[in-house]
Amino acid sequence: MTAKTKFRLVLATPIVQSVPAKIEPQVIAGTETSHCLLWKGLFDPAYYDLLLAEITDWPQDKPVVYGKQHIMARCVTAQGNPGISYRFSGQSIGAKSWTPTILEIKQKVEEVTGSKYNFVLLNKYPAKAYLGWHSDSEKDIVNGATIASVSLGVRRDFQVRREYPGGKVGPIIPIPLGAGDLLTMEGAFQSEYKHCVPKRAKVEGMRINLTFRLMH
Ligand SMILES: O=C(O)CCC(=O)C(=O)O
Repeated sequence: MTAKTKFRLVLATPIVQSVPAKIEPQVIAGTETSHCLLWKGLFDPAYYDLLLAEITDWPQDKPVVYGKQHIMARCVTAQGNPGISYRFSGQSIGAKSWTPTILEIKQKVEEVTGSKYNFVLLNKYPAKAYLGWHSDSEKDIVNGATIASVSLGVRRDFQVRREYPGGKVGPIIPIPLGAGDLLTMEGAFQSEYKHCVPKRAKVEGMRINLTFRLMH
């Protein structure tokens, strides 16, 4: 091997580490028919910079709430198989083509969760952005399919709470999500629980969240 070839090989070394062979998840919440599982630090935090370099167009979310358009600071884009779009909060977002880093993350998520996904919603949260209580139960999502959420960038609180028929709610379960964590919501979770990313006064920096879904 010449010195020149050796130099090329060094440059080709991947920046991100591959997923460890087996990490057991923590069970965060659930019932007989649903689960919320957490894999801490599954992905290399360096994916954050790779994604910011790869994805440059992040339109601001403009949900319609009680008939009025609210401009929140969350920025949202989507990737997926051709022709898929996602209607939520009075708007529709079409899937752009998969990019290489997202495909790499998707493959690992599918390996670890044992489920397939054809769409990912990408959320970018500047420090002041937040997301209110909701469930991902829109008609475009296959009912009961696993939703897998990867967090990168700064740690943000994530919360889930049980929703009972008649409006009664259970205690809030706080789940701080840090760079590289993978969280899944499985089975009947979207009809039994709600989740949110609460407003926080002291957040230092940006968070990216990738929410992999199976859509019709
Ligand atoms: O940012 C998160 O962790 C959750 C995102 C979410 O709930 C959504 O996009 O519906």
